[in-house]
Amino acid sequence: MENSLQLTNIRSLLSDSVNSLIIVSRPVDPDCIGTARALRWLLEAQKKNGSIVCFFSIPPFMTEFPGMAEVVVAQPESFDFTGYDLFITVDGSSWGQFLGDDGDMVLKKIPLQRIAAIDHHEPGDIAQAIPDRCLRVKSSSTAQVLYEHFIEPSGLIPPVPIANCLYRALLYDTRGFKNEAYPGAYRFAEALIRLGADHAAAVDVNYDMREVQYLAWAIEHTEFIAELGLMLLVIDARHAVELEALLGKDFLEFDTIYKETIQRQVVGYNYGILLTDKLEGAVRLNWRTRGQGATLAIADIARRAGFDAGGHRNAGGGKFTGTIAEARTRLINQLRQALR
Ligand SMILES: [Mn+2]
Repeated sequence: MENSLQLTNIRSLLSDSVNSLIIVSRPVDPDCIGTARALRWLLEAQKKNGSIVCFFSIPPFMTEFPGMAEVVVAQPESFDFTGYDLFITVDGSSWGQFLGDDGDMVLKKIPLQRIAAIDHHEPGDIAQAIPDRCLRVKSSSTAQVLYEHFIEPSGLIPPVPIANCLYRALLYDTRGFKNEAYPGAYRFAEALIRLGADHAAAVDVNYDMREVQYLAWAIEHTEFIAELGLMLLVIDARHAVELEALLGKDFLEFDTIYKETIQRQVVGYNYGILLTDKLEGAVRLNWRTRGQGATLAIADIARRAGFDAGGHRNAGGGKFTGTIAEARTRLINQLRQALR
């Protein structure tokens, strides 16, 4: 059976550990937080300790997520990793997604053989480093992976707040069953509703007004490059000043409506790419690809253009070291070449 080695190894680590540290990923979202809370509940239901740590700031839309108080926000460089006998990364494929940009340095403080990973992304450097302890399942969400492989087999019944967390994780990662439709997603949803998950509360949307302002700004600034089927939004240094004046320092946190309603949704445009100048010699990449039809994998194209890239096939992110103009040119050239 696929993944049976990983499952055996992770189950045995879980059974012989008493004090686990659950590390959540960037982007900090309902799937990583919901999964972490459910895993912590599962550990505590088995008379073990579980703590949840996040090495990134909590984005505004997540501050109201149920149970955020359980999550310790810390700096990876100064965090005390001693005293834990198991480290579990949830919902991410690369060390940087858990430990920050200096992940390699931080990783030296953690015994590799005590790290396990539970995920649903394309394989990254974690799968490479710990192939036997990295459970990676093509699934709607990491929440579903946890439910099917650990919670359900345990026979323990999650209380309503945990069912709610898992349900929000599922709805978020699938965007209400629009994306990432893998077998079991509806069965998982059905089980969570039976356990008392509150659907109306989970789908209640209350956007920050700044989301709407970002959307208007972003539409104005999006380049529609018809021959590539590409919608490209480049946020350079000048744009950053504009956006900061409009939305404040956290302006990058308000791109949800733009990403969900515009990118990959316009007829003839298969790719939505967002390039942001991080102003420290690095450029951030985000993409969305139409979910059907013969589209190219942007991660492959970005890697050929010199980016680090990962995530899902149709939605992911990456980083480029160099100027934003160079990042733009290289990416467009590679996309043009690949489309030929
Ligand atoms: Mn996820």
